[in-house]
Amino acid sequence: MSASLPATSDVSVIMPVFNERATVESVLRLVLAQPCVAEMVVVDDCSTDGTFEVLTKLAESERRIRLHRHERNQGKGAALRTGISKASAEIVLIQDADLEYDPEDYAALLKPILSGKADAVFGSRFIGSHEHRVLYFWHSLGNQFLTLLSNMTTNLNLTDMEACYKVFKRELIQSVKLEENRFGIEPEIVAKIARTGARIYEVAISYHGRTYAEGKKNRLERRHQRPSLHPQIRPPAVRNFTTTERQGRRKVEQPKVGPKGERVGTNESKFTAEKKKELPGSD
Ligand SMILES: Nc1nc2c(ncn2[C@@H]2O[C@H](COP(=O)(O)OP(=O)(O)O)[C@@H](O)[C@H]2O)c(=O)[nH]1
Ligand SMILES: [Mg+2]
Repeated sequence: MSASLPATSDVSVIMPVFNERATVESVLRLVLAQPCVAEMVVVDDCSTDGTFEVLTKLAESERRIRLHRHERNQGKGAALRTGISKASAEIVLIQDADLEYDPEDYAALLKPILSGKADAVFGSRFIGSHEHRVLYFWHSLGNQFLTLLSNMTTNLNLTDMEACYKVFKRELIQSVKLEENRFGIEPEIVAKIARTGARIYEVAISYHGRTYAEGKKNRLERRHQRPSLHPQIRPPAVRNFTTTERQGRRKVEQPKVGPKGERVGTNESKFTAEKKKELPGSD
């Protein structure tokens, strides 16, 4: 179900890639078939399955592909940050390297920006009548929970914070400082874009989810890639504590009281003093 394509060819598609040899060529061809695509900034995150060789070959025959490679695997967030910094077209669109999302949806995603209503557009798999492959219940519940946490802190009413399709005016996305390296990049983008006061729209997209056997990355198995809750959506009580601080909090001793009624010699008082040193200005 695609809207008619607005007349522009000024879109930079950013594609983070890690070990996607089975799908990457098909995705590239589908993306490049969209007339709005001015360039594809592809960031290979040190793939080890031959993906980079496939990409190199494709880049030789298609001038719109700008290929970059990380020397070591750093994660989707790091690849997106590299890609966003290299984008040169007026509009930036994020595209995964698997076949779960459909570039035919670009027209609908671009429309709110091209018609002057939006500065950023997020795709949603949970609204509209587009087709969706039915897959993991707990995975989708996890997504909805993360979206809820994100909405509570941004006061936006998004329905799918984790969806891959996110579109921005280039100046907007390049003006926010992104820091997450792994999958925590999704809530970070939403939180930081929300904070700019940008006009955000949501658009229904189709979704052809893949199973883990088909190549989906298992975020929970690979502990180092677990989607961290970005500080923007962490409850304040667990924000900014160092490991030492957390250990200090766990072993709270009986408070000893000094001559003026103050607590002395406890982990709690050490914790407070340490925290004061580390967070100047806090009380
Ligand atoms: N650059 C980079 N991309 C990754 C990494 N892990 C996953 N990706 C890419 O991120 C996208 C989403 O990964 P996927 O496993 O489909 O996760 P999901 O669809 O968000 O559940 C795909 O294009 C992957 O190739 C990584 O370590 N580095
Ligand atoms: Mg995917």
